[in-house]
Amino acid sequence: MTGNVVSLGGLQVASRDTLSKAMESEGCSSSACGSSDGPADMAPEIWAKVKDHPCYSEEAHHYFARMHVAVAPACNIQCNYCNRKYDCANESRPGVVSERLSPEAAARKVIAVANEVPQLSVLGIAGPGDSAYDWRKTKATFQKVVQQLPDIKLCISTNGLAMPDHVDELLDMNIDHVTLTINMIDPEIGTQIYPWIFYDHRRITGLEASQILHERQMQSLDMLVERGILVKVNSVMIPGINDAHLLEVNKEVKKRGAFLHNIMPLISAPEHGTVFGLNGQRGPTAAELKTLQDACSGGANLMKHCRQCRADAVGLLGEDRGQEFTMDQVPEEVTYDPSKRDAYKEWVAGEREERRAAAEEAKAETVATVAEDADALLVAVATKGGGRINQHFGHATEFQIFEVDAEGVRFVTHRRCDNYCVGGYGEEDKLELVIKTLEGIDTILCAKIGDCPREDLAAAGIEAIQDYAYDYIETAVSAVYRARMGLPAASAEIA
Ligand code: CLF
Ligand code: SF4
Repeated sequence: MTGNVVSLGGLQVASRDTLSKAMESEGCSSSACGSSDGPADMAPEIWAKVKDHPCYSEEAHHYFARMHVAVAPACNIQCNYCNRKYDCANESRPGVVSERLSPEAAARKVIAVANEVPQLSVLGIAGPGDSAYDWRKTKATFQKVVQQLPDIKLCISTNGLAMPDHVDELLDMNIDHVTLTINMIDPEIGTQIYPWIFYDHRRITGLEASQILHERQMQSLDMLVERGILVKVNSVMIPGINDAHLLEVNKEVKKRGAFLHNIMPLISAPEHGTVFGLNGQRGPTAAELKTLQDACSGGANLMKHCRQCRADAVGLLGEDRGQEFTMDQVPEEVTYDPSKRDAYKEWVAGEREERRAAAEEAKAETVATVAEDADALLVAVATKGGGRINQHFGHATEFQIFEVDAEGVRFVTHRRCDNYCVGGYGEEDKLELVIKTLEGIDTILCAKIGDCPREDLAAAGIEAIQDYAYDYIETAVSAVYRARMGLPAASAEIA
């Protein structure tokens, strides 16, 4: 890298003046992943809603953080993949919620996080129960937070059963992002997922329960869309139960106006104590998930960067800083100081423009020089955020995976792993697991890597490159691709 490196919001980034002033663009182009769309792909009022939301915009997830507060423990349905002792499986990986919070405590925590995490842009309520059923606490929390933090986006996740009762309140409260978990549109299939619901003051089981849940979910979706609230539909992919059916779900939610569809793999293990965990129901493999996502192309736009986060997650997607903000570390009195978030937002506004421009330039060069039928490559990137290659190989607990071909670079997914380097030393057994995680990957781009892991990776057919440290991801991936194709990697000079 040729430019200076500065630290902003905890990120090591290149100073913007290292980039060519000549690069100007109207925005990034559309791609197969709907959440990858940019300002050129949607109406300005929609872009204004999603541009800083890390779940609704793949680009935003490089820059902005969400936090969840676990204020809503009650739920009105039972999903066979959920055990209430654990986070809501709609929106989280299994793991106990560290603390359930009162609305007052949650509001204090949000302010404390906002003072320390400049990337924070969204407050979500996503369990451990249902935010719309436990509505009194959800509403009280949001009301307390916006008194001090009026610019934070409010976001909820719900199973939809109670949602129709509160849709108009959402508008009054400026909540313009709702996630509905919809696992079926055929109630017969629902009977294998939901043993009961609690509705209209009674517990209902069997087909009747699924029928009511389905109707209320569709009603929720229609009411939210009618009011201009952006709806993301989450679906849990359960092999043998709803996997093939999710294609129909995808078409239906697109028809009804959902903004995004997020198909998540079932996470199921006996120790979670769920029905599926105990009866041996497996989750899908990564290949099965990708096959389904590919089959959905042309339907509702897909989100592919979900991290199935905890109901008390804090930070950029892919990192969890929750343990830094447990209530024993939050002061009794806390006053919001906007200075860090304001400075960060200003920096991001310029940075993302320049990254888009650099990515467009790299893409144009690739399109102009690489043969149309050239093979695609998968490239893994170690990043701490900011859209840059800025993490050491040994520190990465996940790799972002990009596909590159003659049409350009696309984010496809992330792959998790344990970090190879602990306390300054690499662990061989962990490296083996990392290599397994990276099956099918051609190249790893990271900020730094030692000789030993580099050699082991090479033996497994994966080239590790640190020459693009702190560069933009897209320009570096493009440069690597052109080099693979025997072409000069000109844009490697950009950043
Ligand atoms: Fe939270 Fe969900 Fe809002 Fe995001 S998460 S309530 S929309 S702020 Fe995001 Fe986490 Fe995936 Fe959810 S990565 S689990 S999609
Ligand atoms: Fe669990 Fe969420 Fe399903 Fe309720 S909606 S049972 S909290 S996964």
